[in-house]
Amino acid sequence: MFNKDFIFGCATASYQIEGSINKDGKVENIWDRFTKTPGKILDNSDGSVVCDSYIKYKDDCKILANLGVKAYRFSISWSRVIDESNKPNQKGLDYYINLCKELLKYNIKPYVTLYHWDMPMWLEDLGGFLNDDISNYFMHYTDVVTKALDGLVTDYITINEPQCIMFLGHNICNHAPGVKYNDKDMLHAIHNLLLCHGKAVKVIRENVKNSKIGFAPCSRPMIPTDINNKLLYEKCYKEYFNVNRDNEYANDVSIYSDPIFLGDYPKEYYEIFKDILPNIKKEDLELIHQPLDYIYQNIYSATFYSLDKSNNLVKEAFPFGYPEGNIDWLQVVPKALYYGPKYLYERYKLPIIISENGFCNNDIVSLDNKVHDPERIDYINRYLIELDRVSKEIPIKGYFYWSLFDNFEWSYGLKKRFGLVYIDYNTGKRIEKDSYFEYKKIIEKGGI
Ligand code: GBH
Repeated sequence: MFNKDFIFGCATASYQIEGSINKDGKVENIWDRFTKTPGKILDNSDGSVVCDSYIKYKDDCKILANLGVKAYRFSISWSRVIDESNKPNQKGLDYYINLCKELLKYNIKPYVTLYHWDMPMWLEDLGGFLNDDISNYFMHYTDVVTKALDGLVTDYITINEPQCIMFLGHNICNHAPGVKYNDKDMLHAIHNLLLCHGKAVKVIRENVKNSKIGFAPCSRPMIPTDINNKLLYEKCYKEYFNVNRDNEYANDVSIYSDPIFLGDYPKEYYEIFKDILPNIKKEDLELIHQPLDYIYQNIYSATFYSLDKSNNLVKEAFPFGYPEGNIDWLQVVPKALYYGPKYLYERYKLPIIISENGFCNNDIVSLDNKVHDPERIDYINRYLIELDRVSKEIPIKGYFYWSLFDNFEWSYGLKKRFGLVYIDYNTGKRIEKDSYFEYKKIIEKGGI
């Protein structure tokens, strides 16, 4: 059982649910463009309708209210609220103002993500994260949003999963904008992204009374197979925060979280990238290192490790018969919500909120017109048991299930369903799945 003030919520993101991609002055963003590129989206779908939340936000709020969540995490579409001459678009802002007012009617607290991957196309054309002015554009956007939502929102998340922005969007390029960076540009872009975060935090602190701020990276914790082996634990911890000059460093944890929480890149970073370091000024590091309120983290899956005869870390297979989500990277490893928070707290020492965690299934509507998803129910229960366990050792403030709705799952399109609520993409009908009612029960009880 969690504390009485534990925050149960669920999460979504603008491009994945809103639809109405050309309405009320919204300009093109990188996902509008990317989804038009042949071969990029598995089922050739796009974000033009999805859950139609731009139109149906009042229904969304009712569904959230019935679920009993205290918090709803959604993101703002930059390209809806700022036009191509970098001026505010009031109609776009009104949508988010109305959404927040509607949520507050039901006593649901808005948790606003400023950047969940949908960069305005005109800014991408100016160089995106390689443009040294991008953090000033982001600061301006943050200023506009926080002023528009004044008195409605206190909780902000600057950036969602910088790892995916950089690694998926600029290395393997299965995400927008799909522009491949060489290593030097990658480090430069990462630095600019961190500056976006830092400058945004400053603006939020200035504009918003009692603000609570964080950013939401993702990670895949290393799980020790032997819980009593101290050396194994230490090596897993070290590996979790390690930076290597391999193909995947843009996916690492400490390259983003160390500058943000500790004020500098990890030592290894300066060593392994010494030939291609960006220009890192002392003032930059200070700007990036703004005090934050929480460690947010998106955690879905994990990998098991043991030690070999010479005490080197080795990857272990998933135990036989282990359940798997209907998406290649999602193995069910509930202990991810025990070890992930533990490692993060040990290093950064702030209260933790799980900003995303969820299960992907090929859900169907049965003959009884219901959606039965026992696997998702099992997933939520097992993961919350582990989160509850770790909450006895370190401060855990909340949990956001990903996602409220089935939605546009980026390069996978519409066939990968994470929702508590099923979306019939032919009719727009929304059907609460069994897991919705299970989560409702858990929230009522205050835990498992
Ligand atoms: C989140 O990203 C997103 O924030 C959200 O928009 C999305 O819909 C949701 O999760 C479900 O996918 O290192 O093996 O895990 C997804 C998390 C993290 C999944 C990086 C893919 C790379 C492979 N992603 N991960 S692995």
